[in-house]
Amino acid sequence: MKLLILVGLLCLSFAQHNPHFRHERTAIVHLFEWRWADIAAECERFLGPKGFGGVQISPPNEHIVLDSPWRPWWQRYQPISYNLCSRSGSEDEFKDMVTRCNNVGVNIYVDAVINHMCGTSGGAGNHSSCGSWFNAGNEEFPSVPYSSLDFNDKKCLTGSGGIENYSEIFQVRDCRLVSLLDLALEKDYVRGKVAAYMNMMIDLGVAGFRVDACKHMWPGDLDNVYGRLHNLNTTWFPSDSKPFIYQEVIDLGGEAISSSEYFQLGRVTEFKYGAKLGNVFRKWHGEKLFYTRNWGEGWDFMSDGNAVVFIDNHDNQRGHGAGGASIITFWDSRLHKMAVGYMLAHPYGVARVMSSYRWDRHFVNGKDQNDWMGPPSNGNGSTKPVPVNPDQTCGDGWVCEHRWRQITNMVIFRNVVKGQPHSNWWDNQSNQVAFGRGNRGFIVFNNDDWDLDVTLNTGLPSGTYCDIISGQKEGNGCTGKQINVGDGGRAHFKISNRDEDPFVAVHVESKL
Ligand code: 5J7
Ligand code: CA
Repeated sequence: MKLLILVGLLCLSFAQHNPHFRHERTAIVHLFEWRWADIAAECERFLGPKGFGGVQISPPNEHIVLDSPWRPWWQRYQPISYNLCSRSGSEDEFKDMVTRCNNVGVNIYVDAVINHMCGTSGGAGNHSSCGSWFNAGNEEFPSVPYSSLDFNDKKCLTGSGGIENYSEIFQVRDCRLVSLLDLALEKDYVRGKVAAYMNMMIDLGVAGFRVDACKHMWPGDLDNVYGRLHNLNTTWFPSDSKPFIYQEVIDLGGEAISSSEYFQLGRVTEFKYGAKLGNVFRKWHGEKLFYTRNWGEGWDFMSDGNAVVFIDNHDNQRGHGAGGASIITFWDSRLHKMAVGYMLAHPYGVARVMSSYRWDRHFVNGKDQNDWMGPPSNGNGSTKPVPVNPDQTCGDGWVCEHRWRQITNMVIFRNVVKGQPHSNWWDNQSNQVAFGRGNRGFIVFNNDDWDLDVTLNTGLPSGTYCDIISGQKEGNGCTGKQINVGDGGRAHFKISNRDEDPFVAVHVESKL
């Protein structure tokens, strides 16, 4: 009986750790700043057919517009109301996206900004994405409505009213993060408004939430809000499914607030993952790829069942946030493909792939002056659509890393090897490593400055396989390298350090 209660409690508290992927899918793509109409089309024409499990979307709520003609990406992290009316589109377009993505088995995860509203200076000459009136100086947001009673001002004890010292947890959670008006989430009224916002989207069919800035909110307040959430819409999800919750907590160690405070509430973003793997692939600080033989918990990361992992995110890809210069982005495309490939091949965590837009990087003393730049936009400030070129790449400044063959094919690899153990590890005590996933897939990396030429035990059934990095299986043919696996699972690999992509991956569905 006691055991049953314990199991019951565990199921309850870990329900929000499940992404509810459909059709045995395994990966999320963040379509940063994409319009809802483009996401709907992308679900149907690409993400569904290629087996992506879900999309993280930019905050869908009404936000401040900082113009003339600036419009930084982070204006979307300054809410004005919970109307579904943003730079990405209207409520009708949002509904259409959720329905069309769900209908092709692709989940939608919403970026929920619930710690704060806009900054203190908002209102003086600013407007909002849907025209709602507000006055930040008086803390008036009538479209929610919130008034000055709904903010933490009196609870914050710093002189400035803002967070001054990150080692004081009361400041971090009760004061203003860079002048953003801090919501009083201890109030029943505020909790109710936030939960109603999230429930409206659950009812429309979203599968869960990336919760922004969780370090700045009390776990007890979040627990209360999550406890009010509806089960997922049964048009697409099994009954009694709790929304998937993954919380942004930037914790590289050494801060007063630890990601572990949030584990019982949902998953948490593991920022060490991309920061460390960046060092490894860049070979900085004496790191070598073969040190990753115990990658995951062995590297002092959170436990597998709590982690959401990624190589870069919208924040640290532009030098903001955690990880600094080690973060590997699309700007370092060769390394990026390898690092994302490694992540997708490895069983640890729920994986998220970044999909970016280009901006005019301009470094002065190591700092990018244009790290604020918003998405590709028209003269009137509206976000440009994502055009797809005949070669399947994207145009107009949209990078679409998720469409790079090497990355798309590794998303498929992750689906094919789902549930299989990390196995058949090999390394050369330097930067050449290989590992398999049971008897379903195998991957080999050469990040040394010399060739790799070795025969390995792959664990795969014998046969000829098509490498999904240099090409892919098409019909009965292979557009890339071919790998022959003999009886007993042994195969010969040759990877030049000068190859366009110095890694090879095969799985049972790439068998010819
Ligand atoms: C919070 C953290 O706990 C943290 O460890 C971190 O690295 C960043 C933040 C952080 O989160 C935000 C969440 C929001 O919803 C909105 C925000 O504006 C922020 C935010 O600003 C923020 O911190 C910025 O980046 C840090 C690296 C700096 O140390 C901070 O000072 C802050 O920088 C500020 O950025 C500038 O001081 C200010 O002049 C400028 O106007 C402002 C621009 O806004 C952002 O850069 C937004 C960043 C952001 C980060 C996120 O992780 C996120 O999920 C969303 C937005
Ligand atoms: Ca707060």
